[in-house]
Amino acid sequence: MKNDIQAVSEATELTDGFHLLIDALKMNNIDTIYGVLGIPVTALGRLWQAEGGHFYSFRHEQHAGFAASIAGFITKKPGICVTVSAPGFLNGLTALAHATTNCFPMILMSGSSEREIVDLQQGDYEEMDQLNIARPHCKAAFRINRAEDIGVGIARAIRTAVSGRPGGVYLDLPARLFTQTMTVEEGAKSLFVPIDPAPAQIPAPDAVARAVDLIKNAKKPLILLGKGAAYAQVDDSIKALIEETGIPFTPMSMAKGLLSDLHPQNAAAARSFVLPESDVVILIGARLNWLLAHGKGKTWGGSKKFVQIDIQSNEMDSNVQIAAPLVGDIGSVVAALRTGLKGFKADATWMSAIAERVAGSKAKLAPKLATATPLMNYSNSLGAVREVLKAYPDISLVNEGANALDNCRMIVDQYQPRKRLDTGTWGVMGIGMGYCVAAATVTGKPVVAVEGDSAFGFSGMEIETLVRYNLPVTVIVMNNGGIYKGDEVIAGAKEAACTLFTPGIRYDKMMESFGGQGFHATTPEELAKFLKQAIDSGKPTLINAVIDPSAGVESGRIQGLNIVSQVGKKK
Ligand code: OXT
Ligand code: ADP
Ligand code: MG
Repeated sequence: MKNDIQAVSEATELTDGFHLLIDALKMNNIDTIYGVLGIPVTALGRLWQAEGGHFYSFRHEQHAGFAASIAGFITKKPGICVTVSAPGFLNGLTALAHATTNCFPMILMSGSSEREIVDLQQGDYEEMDQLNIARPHCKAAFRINRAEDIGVGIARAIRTAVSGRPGGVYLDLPARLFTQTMTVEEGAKSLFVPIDPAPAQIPAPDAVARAVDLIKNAKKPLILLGKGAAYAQVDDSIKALIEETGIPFTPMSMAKGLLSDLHPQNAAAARSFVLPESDVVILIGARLNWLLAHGKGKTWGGSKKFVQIDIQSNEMDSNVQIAAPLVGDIGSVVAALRTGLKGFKADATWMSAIAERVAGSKAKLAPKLATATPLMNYSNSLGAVREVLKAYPDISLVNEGANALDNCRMIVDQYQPRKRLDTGTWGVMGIGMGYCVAAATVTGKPVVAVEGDSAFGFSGMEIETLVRYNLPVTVIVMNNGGIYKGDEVIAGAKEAACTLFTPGIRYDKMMESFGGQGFHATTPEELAKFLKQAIDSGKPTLINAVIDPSAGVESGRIQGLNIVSQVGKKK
């Protein structure tokens, strides 16, 4: 005869932490996890896949994390990265910090060891106080200790990641949580979807009036679009503001394509003219950080008034006084500005002075892009890339390196929003292959990565990941044999110069060995032919583009930040 307890457990269906976590994510419209598995989260990945979720498994957590971060940027939903404890967690942490720094929503979920042992430092398997280590690198760090709190934990993580200024969230998942059980009925009741997780933030009417007044009185207004403007996904509204007012705009790197780079009001090719010359600058989702010379100095010329649109109120005055702060979400603020500026037209002579300079810069650049050299340089190789990509306006372009980054940003045009994905606020190397996996899987469209050879090395092993999932990604390695340059000689050095790699590396062979396509390009014509062939094939491909080792310059376009020893220099 059965006793009472047996009878109850047989009659009651149970669920556990693994299943509750999966149900909570699915309920919140999350369909993809990027990660590296092992104790204690392996079963999470297996069950997630068995229940229809996408799982993209990487060779190193940093790249899974970078994938999650850029998925967050592209979709406005938090990208999810799952790792094991201590070392796996730390490998993922760089990407979490990167997501937070760049204002991308992302959740890093790491399994963790037994609390009692960790807290007494008794030497558990992969022991680490992960929660406290994560805290300074993200918007919030939470631990879920009880299965009944999984619903709240996920809701809190999602709301934190996407509301206000988006960013990274850490979720600590102790091993024991996964096997805790609840009845299916109680479990289902504990899960929910947060209502309005990223609420609109309407700007105050007097703040709008102040900004409208300033803009209407400007002689030389300029709109500066940052990646926050691209993230906001109010592309039509931003385009309408620019076209209705006739104000010229210039995009920050990842805002390229929000309006086509070929738009007649695009002042990017006259950047060093418009920044100092403008009198009122309207920042839309761009911080006055190092990338904008902190809003000061000769980059900006003399007196300048800033209007700043940002959801983060204390971003205002971070570097210089903001004359008209507009705190709110970009969609709401731009809508309010359009109403306030109805009928206003910027002085056409300002725009035509800019257009003249833009035409001049383009005319100056054109022959460099078309002139052949014995070995390819950054101009003619990327000129060839630009011509090919004209026919593929919806590809995502991933880009990292120094010369490979700065020249690509300048030369290769973007036509659609959120298609240029690069090193961002930190200028971090290593985003390459993780970004490629996410861009390909999230958009379902081809991806091209333009990679410095040093930059590529940070995530190069992930080309196996591209092959495993048969992703339509073409990686171009700009192989100049080193960091910045490949021909450095250091007088008196005992080894090869510290910026150099082995000359003549065939990165294409690496891709072939994993089962992808490899090409070796030594001229712009070959590069163009292989690139087109690769995109059209839809297969994972690596093109080893041989670049003149002497072609690059130290630090690309940010030489001014380079610190050089003055000791021993001749006066
Ligand atoms: O107006 P002017 O005359 O000034 O001209 C501007 C525009 O008007 C013009 N322009 C155009 N002309 C004609 N036609 C068109 N269409 C056009 N459009 C524009 O072009 C110029 C430039 O325009 P831009 O870019 O808008 O303006 P500017 O002044 O450059 O903008 C300033 C910035 C600051 C906004 C911009 O430069 C920028 O965004 N820079 C980002 C720089 C960056 O982040 N760099 C990466 C970091 S460098 C370094 O740290 C590296 N590391 C160290 C390291 C890192 N980073 N991470 C980790 C984890 N570990 C170590 C390493 C290891 S780089 C690196 C590897 C490098 O070696 P690789 O082999 O990978 O790469 P190679 O260098 O290729 O060898
Ligand atoms: P960039 O590097 O392109 O200049 P930044 O990363 O410095 O751009 O700035 C992005 C800014 O956009 C951040 O200050 C962030 O708070 C802001 N932001 C992001 N999303 C929104 C939004 N929906 N509404 C308002 N501001 C936003
Ligand atoms: Mg290089």
